[in-house]
Amino acid sequence: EKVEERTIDELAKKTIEHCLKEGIETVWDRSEMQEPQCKWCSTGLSCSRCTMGPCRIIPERNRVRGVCGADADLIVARNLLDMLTTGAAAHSDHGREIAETLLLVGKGESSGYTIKDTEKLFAIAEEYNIPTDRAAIEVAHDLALAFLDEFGTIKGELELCRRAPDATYAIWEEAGILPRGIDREIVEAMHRVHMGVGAHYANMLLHGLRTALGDGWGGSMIGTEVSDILFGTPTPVESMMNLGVIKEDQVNITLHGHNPMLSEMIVEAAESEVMQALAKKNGATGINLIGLCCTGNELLMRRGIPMAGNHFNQELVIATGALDAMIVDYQCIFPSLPRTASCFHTKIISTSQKAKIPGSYYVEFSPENATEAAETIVMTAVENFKNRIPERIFIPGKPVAVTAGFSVEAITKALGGTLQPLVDAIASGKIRGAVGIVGCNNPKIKHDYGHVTLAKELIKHDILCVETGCAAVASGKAGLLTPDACFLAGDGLKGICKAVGIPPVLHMGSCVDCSRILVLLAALANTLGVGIHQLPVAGAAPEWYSQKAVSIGAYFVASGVYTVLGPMPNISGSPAVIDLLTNGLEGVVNAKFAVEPDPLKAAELIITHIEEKRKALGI
Ligand code: BF8
Repeated sequence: EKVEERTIDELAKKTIEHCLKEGIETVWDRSEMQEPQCKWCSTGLSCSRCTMGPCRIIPERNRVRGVCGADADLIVARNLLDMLTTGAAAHSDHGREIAETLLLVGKGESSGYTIKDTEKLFAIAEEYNIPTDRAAIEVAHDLALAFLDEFGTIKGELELCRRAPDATYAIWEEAGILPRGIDREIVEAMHRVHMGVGAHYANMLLHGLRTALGDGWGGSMIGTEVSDILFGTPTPVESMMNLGVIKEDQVNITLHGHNPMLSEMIVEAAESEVMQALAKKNGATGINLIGLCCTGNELLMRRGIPMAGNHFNQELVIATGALDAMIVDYQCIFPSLPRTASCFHTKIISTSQKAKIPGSYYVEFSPENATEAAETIVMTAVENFKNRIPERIFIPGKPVAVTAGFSVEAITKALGGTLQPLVDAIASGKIRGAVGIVGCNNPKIKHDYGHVTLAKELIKHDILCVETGCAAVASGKAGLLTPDACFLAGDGLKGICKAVGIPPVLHMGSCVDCSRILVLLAALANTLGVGIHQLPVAGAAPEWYSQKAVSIGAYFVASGVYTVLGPMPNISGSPAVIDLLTNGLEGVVNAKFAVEPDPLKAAELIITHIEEKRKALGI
């Protein structure tokens, strides 16, 4: 029954059982070993940021202030701002690397990268008033500089925020949370958490919104846009998902992490005749590339590459015994993966100088050496095929079909060239509203249960779901990402999905692609002539764990989107902070957070909210 408590992913269940039998440790085992978790840390009431401490707030023992004098509200707010800022930095640093790659392309100095979507390049260049009556490469050069300027701008305002509807933009100006530059807000946030700087919890957290906006409308948005320019804007594509995508007779290579600049080059290398021939020479029938987590989402969206799963599938895919290499860059990669892999022949290959992992093979990857590094990596994987131990291979079943690739451009095209049909369907009530379900897996929630239960409940109530990250993968494994899943939707949504030929749950990409959701919201709001906060929409992160998810939740709310979290953030030690986030923010940005671990109850909250917004709009 341990297995039933851990996941709803049927193939994961079988593999976890296999791991338990074989003594292969997984995230669930480690989570159990951590019980009971520290109650001060989980309420946000411990602080170890300076050496006068560490301190804990224990009111019943009259410890109401840290050594520096910070009270519970400040300690909780400081911890939360730190967490949010880490997440914003992670997304934005990824965005910067992609923008730097675009600059190298513009200078003609990159290794193997080209511009795949010239139309998008030119369209965005025009937003920045960059002349487009010249060669794409020159435009790319100037656009890359304009993007990089968004990180450390001295202009005093993030240009991409102009994409927001006027009413939303005005709210940010009024609240003083319009980001000035991506890095600037991150640095200022870290300044504010230093002892003796930020002293007012609300003042700290408002800066958190500003920092998060710099991520959503800045760093992440740049990550998405430049990836589209370099690798193509996604269009609907069919593929397969779950641990069953592993193929016994092929070299299996998993691409795990986040930045497509690595994985795209691996795909190029693996598809080459030389590597295919090498695979055959080594006894395999071919090379099977498999995605995991957000790198997997990027590859699925653009190339239809199958996915082994989401965050909590990362150890299980190794446990199949048929994985020849797992290639990682950064973020959401368990540092213990080489330990897991040491039970098998699998090689973990790390590639980023920001994320070296003890016990992994390291092949440094950069835009300047991309082609060569990708070839070395694929070759290492291919040559490892012969080291498999056939009797240890455990492939738990067959994969399920998915349709992905729903960029805003693809959605607009599917609707006949404008978003008007979607707006009309919402106005007529056939579709009641839309919800962005995003985020991770967390052992505090049964794996995939939060995502899948919430999505099913919402589509049943004629609410369209748009998803990214590990939420989208959960839906994929559960069969919700195909047009056939329409039968689970209410009559109104079912009718629209059937007419357009789309699934009721749309896969919009990786976590940085939550920026696509912002662009979609802005377009919907502009079509209706309202602010984002007036739309019948909501956000949800039913199984979130990461700092990045805190930043996403914060920029959703700051953009006017009511957002329901599954796991409780570590803030319960401060009723004032809870009240600000779940109530007070409404008066600042016209949106707020809610926390509800039960996805059915979360659906109720969301449905009520959507109906209220409809009423206010008079639809
Ligand atoms: O950026 S959803 S577990 S993989 S943090 Fe990580 Fe969470 Fe997955 Fe992608 Ni996002």
